[in-house]
Amino acid sequence: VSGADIFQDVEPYFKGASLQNASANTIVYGHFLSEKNSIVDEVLVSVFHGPKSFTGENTLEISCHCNRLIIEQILDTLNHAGIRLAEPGEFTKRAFINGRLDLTQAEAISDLINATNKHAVSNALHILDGRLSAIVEEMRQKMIQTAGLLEIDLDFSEEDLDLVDRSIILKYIDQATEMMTSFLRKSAELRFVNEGIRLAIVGQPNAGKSSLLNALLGRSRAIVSDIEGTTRDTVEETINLNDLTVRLIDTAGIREANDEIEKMGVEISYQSIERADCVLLVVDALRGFTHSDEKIRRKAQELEKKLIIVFNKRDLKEADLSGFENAVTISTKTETGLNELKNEISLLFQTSQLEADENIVVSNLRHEMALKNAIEKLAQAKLAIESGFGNEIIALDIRDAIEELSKITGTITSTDVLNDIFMNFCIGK
Ligand SMILES: Nc1nc2c(ncn2[C@@H]2O[C@H](COP(=O)(O)OP(=O)(O)OP(=O)(O)O)[C@@H](O)[C@H]2O)c(=O)[nH]1
Ligand SMILES: [Mg+2]
Repeated sequence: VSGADIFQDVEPYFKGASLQNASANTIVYGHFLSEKNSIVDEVLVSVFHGPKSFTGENTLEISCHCNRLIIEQILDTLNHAGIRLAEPGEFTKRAFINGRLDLTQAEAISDLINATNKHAVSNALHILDGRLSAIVEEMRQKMIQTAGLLEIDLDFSEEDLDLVDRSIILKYIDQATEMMTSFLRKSAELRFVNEGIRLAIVGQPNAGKSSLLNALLGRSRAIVSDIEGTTRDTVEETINLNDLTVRLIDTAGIREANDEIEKMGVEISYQSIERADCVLLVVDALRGFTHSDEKIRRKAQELEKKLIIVFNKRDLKEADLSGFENAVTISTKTETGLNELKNEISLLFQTSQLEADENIVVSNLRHEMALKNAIEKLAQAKLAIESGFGNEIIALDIRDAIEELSKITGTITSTDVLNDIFMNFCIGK
C-alpha cells in the first residue's frame, strides 16, 4: 500500500507496535485485523518513508501467509478502509511520476517480469540500472552540443558573420546518426534475446521432424507415424535451450503433394522458412541428402537464414558429414546427438555480445520508433545544410531530433501514452 496517509489508514487494522511511529526501513511484527477486530493473519509489515521508497511515497508492504482467503480478507479490509486496488503498473507509474525511475527503467520492470531466459533478465536489469538512459543521454548531449553551436551563431546573425564551420556541424550530425544507427542494428541482431528464436524444423516427409520436436520438447506433442505426410498444420512449442528461448515449429514434410490439404501444408512449410530465425533441415540418413533437400537448402540460403542440416536415424545409418557445413548426426529414437545439436544452435546465436557493457537490446517499439524518428530528423537537418538553408532551420530540425530522444527516457506529456505504457504491467507492480 502506497500513499501519503497510509500509516494512519492502516494502523487501526494492525495489532502490534505502532506503524506511525516505526522508523523507516524497518519491519514490524504483528497481527492484521478485520473490520470486526478479529485476527486475519500473523503478518510482517515493512515500513518505508517517502521519498525513500519504490513509489517515492509512504509505503507499507504487508507479508502474510500465502493463502487466497487470507489475502482476500486483507484486501477487503483495506478496501473498506478506503484504500483501493492499484491499477496495473500503478506502483511503477507513481515511481516514474515521483522521479524515482525514468521511463526506460519503468519499462524494464515489466520486461524483467516477462523475461523468459537469463539473457533477457540481465538485459532488463541493465536497463533498470540506467544503462539505456545513459546511452540515450550520450546521443542527446551530442545533439544538444550541435544545436548549441548553431544557436550561438544565430545570436550573432545580425552581424552577418558565419561563426560556425558548417563542416563541423555536418560531422556532429553524422556522428550522432552513426551512434543511433549502430545501436538499432545491434538491437536487431540481438532481438531474439527478448523475443525468442524461431526455429523451423523442415525436411521431407518421414525424415523425423515431429520426432525431433518431441525429443527437444521432452514429451510427445506432435503425432509421429511412418505414414508420409503425417504433419499437415504447423505445431509450435516454446522451450528453453542452453539459456535461449526457442520457439520450435514443426512443419509438414516438403514434397510434391497430391491432395489439396497436404499442398497447403507444404506451402505453409515454405512460409515457415521465411519467418524463421534458424532452419533445421532434417534429412533421413537412410535415404541420404536428396535433390529435394538441396532445394530446401537453397531456399534457406537465398533467404539468408541460419541453417543446420540434421541427419536423423543414425541408429539405422551413420551419415557422412564431410562436405556439409553446420551438420549434425542424431537419432531421435535412441536420443543420441541431441546435445551436439543444441550446442550447434546456441553457437549460431552468440549471446556473449550481450555481456559487453555497452550492448543493450531495445525490443521496445516505442524506443525503436523514437530512434528512427530522431535519425530522420537529423537527415532533414543534413539536407537543410546541403541545400544552404539558414541556421535557424537546421537548429529546428536538430531540436526535433532531441525531442524524439527525450521521449525515450521520459518527457512524455500525453497521459494516453503514459497509460498505454503502464497498462501492459501486471496488477500489483
Ligand atoms: N529408426 C529410427 N526411426 C525414426 C527416427 N526418428 C523418427 N523415426 C521414425 O520415422 C517415422 C517418421 O517420423 P516422423 O517424426 O513422423 O516424421 P516427420 O518428418 O514428422 O514426417 P511427416 O510429418 O510425415 O512429414 C516414424 O515411424 C518414426 O518412428 C530415428 O531416429 N530412428
Ligand atoms: Mg511430422
